[in-house]
Amino acid sequence: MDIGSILLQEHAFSEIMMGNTAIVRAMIEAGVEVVTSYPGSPTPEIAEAAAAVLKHQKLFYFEYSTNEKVASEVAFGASLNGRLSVVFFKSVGLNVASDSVVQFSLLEPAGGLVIILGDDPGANSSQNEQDNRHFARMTSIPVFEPSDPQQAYEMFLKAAEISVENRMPVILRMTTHVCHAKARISFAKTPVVKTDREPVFRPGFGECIPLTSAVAPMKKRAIQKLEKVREEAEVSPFNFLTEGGASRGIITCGLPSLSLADLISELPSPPDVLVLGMIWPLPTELICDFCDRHDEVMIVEELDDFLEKEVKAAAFDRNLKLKIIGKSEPDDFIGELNQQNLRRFINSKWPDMGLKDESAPSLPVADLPPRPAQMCPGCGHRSAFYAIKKALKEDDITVADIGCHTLGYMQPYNIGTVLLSMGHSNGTGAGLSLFNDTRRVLTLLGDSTFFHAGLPGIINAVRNNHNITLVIMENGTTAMTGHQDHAGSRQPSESGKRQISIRAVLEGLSVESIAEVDTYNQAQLTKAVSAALDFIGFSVVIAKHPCMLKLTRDNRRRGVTSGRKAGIDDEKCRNIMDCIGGFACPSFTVDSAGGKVSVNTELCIGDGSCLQVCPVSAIELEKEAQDEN
Ligand SMILES: Cc1ncc(C[n+]2csc(CCOP(=O)(O)OP(=O)(O)O)c2C)c(N)n1
Repeated sequence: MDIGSILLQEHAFSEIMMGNTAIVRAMIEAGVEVVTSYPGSPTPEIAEAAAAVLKHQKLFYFEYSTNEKVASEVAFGASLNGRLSVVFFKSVGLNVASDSVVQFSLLEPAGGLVIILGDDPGANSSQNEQDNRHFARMTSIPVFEPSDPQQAYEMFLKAAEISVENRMPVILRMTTHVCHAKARISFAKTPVVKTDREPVFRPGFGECIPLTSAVAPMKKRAIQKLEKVREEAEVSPFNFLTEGGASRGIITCGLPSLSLADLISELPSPPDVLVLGMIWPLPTELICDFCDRHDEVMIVEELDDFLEKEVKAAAFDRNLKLKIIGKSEPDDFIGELNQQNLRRFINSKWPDMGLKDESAPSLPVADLPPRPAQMCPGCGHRSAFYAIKKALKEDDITVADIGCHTLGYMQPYNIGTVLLSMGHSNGTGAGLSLFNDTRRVLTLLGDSTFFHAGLPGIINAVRNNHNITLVIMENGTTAMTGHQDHAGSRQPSESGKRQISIRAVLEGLSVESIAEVDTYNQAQLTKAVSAALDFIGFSVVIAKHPCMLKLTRDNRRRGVTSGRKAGIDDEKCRNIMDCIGGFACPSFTVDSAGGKVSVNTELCIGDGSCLQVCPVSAIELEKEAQDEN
């Protein structure tokens, strides 16, 4: 059975699956009607599971929106109209969405709205480790935090219930390894949910306009709703105790609660533990009762001291006499609290607890050389960087942006020297170009990012005639996060979606210098970038080539292979090594014995983009041996 059919089963069942996938079953059970997202790890598998379901049954509407703010607004709008809605995105996505999300609890999303956040302790695939629990306080939105996939499923259902009941948004805060962990999950049977709700959006005058004096009563209502949810949190089974009368206690939440359970299971007299699954609003009575029964309480939480500060404040308010132990060293605020890190943390605070000081990882790790991230064989971005480098002068400034092309900052290209966020490059680049007549500025931007957050920086550059050259790395997809579609990607006509031309947008914005070159045409791209860099004002080069990973996968699925691989003509090869040192396609290797270049045909996709690189034309495309039979 495919995953779509598994998720759609009407009877109760149990199955091993990922936290992200389990959430989609919960969406089905809850009767979700609208789902939106902007891609970003660790959440894209939610979309994959949703797509698998939609192949069988159009149970809900799904879209990848232009960015997280738009995605949140679409879901919110649908909820205002009575549709139970879900929006999901990665941690930093909330920064983009927050300008609207901070208003959500002031209004009444009648259909219910669950915001799923993929936070990323350890920055496994993000540019920072931001702890989005802080947004809970700022937005007056309740937050659930599961510690495993079963809880992710159960908490989604509870979050949806609270949201519908109270007409308020609710956050399900996932973290990377809860999203991606696989576990056997017990699912309930699909209830009969009435989804053909009437459109309900008929607000009274000003009812949905949070402005000036209207804000105060709206805020009061939001705080009152939050207090109601807090009362529920006091008795929620998601906040639970393991108590044996110890004088020491630990308050924890999320994934660290599992590391903790494993660690303390080795102790003859373990501390008592309070696990919090509802982390906003906090069950302060439950917490204070727990504190009151212990002489010392340690707070075990990943990233910031969010719980710690709250617990200390609550204990202070009640004049409780106990020692509350939390974070003190910079390392305490960094990374995932896996068993190893948690052992270090607890031992540094309670050395007498009896946890063995096992600093070595429990699994043997082979002594492998480091493998830096790299672009795939045939990647059009590689050809682009190779060509752009030839157009650059030593002192030119290059500004990276977020996407696969960020890897251009690495050797041997070294293109892109500063990175902030999606779409920052033209703002930051403009700043770097000010009071700077001597160093030219080149900025980079992916095509998904162009639409996501790139446009305001571009409009600003056009408006103010900033002297920068933008290279748009157009590969037709959101490659880095797993090939999601975006406003500029080609869509089958039956999808009803329209493709927006980047060039037409730039022309519409009256950009004066626009060139468009296939990145495999390296000489032409070098020429175009040189000319653009010499242009005084804002110039754009669209460096296009389809994402070759996606193309080869799509072709393979259709049974199409080129049957060609690159090969080296040993007679011609002079060991110049530009294919390795300058172009750096991972398909090329130098054999350790003779120092000769050869091609790893397992990696080579036969794209031929490397042929132009060799000054003595020693690289050739050869037909694969098996094709000749
Ligand atoms: C605000 C925000 N949302 C999502 C992401 C996740 N993310 C990283 S790269 C990327 C897509 C980049 O796609 P594109 O601009 O087309 O470049 P490509 O990877 O295709 O080269 C996304 C969505 C992020 N880093 N920040």
